[in-house]
Amino acid sequence: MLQLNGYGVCAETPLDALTTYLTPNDLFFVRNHWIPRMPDSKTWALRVDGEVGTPLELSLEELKAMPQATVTCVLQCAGNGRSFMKPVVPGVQWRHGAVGNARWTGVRVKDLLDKAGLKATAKHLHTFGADNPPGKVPPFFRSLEIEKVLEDGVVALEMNGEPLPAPHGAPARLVVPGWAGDHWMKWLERLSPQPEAQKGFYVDVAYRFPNTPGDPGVAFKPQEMHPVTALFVKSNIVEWPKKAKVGRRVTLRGFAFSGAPDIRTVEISADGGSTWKEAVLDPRHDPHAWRLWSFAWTPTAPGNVTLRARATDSRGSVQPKEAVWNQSGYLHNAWHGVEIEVVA
Ligand SMILES: Nc1nc2c(c(=O)[nH]1)N[C@H]1C(S)=C(S)[C@@H](COP(=O)(O)O)O[C@H]1N2
Ligand SMILES: [Mo]
Repeated sequence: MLQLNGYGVCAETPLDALTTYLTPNDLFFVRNHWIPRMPDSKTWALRVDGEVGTPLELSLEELKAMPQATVTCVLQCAGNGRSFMKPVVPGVQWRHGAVGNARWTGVRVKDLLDKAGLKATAKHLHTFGADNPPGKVPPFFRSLEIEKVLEDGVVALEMNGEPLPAPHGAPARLVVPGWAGDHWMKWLERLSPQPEAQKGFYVDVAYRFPNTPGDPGVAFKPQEMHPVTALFVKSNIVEWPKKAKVGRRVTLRGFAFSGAPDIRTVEISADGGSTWKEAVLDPRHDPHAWRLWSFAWTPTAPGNVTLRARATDSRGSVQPKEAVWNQSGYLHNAWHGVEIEVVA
């Protein structure tokens, strides 16, 4: 793991370790806003209050006794790829590795809210974790549209078949398939459906994306931005030869994902994006999971060649050549290219 700053834990996965459909728990990137206060799972309880008929307080055992659901999907930090923004922007300088794909098991948010008797007045789900920053540092409290969590949100107790590891939010975290990681509250303690969105730094100021692209380097005003929700279509090349020989076939591998439920195609260009050839998609897929792919390429002439990948999702969104510049460096999804030296 590559630790990126001096406080809390912000560690990304080296790209060449992201070769498997399920990212192993101990290789999965970690993004903590502050040094977490990890709850004791024996005394921990999840509170459900707000616009409900019957507020609940459920122990881990009680949650485990409820019907369990499993989803396999990508978790990506909104700031993944921030270090590639031009001009550069402040924030944790993630390269490609603040992303992973895992199997999450737990209780559907819908089942929890139904059990509590959700009222029709509830429009936003306020979420609270156990981390508690010192002094005037704003707490990482969030909220998101209730329709989204009712559709496919899960309070996960397990990650890849193991109890949720402490760095990933034990004993329970929110899983929001297809949406950026800032919605995936860790060390979850309280869910509170409310008529209005939550107020505070991490809702009103952070995690906002421009409504329309502007000039790189020119900061957007708050009213020109909206909350980051669904991920953008994106692919990365994770395996490629540094050297190849004319006439000898080589294989590239990678992954692709999107906020849309699936990936339709991944294409590779050897000429800067003028022409593209389709990669072969791995048969494994789940809604909002990533899709592994491979591409066989036979170089025809010596020289240094950059191969670029671009993905198209099941809704027809095509990965762009350039990312939309924004002052927070969110959702960078420009084409990823790798250089290969071809010898005669
Ligand atoms: N309580 C709490 N939840 C949190 C965070 C946090 O700092 N505190 N960071 C969020 C962000 S920005 C991301 S990208 C994901 C990272 O999840 P991971 O560390 O399991 O990869 O957790 C989210 N949930
Ligand atoms: Mo994040």
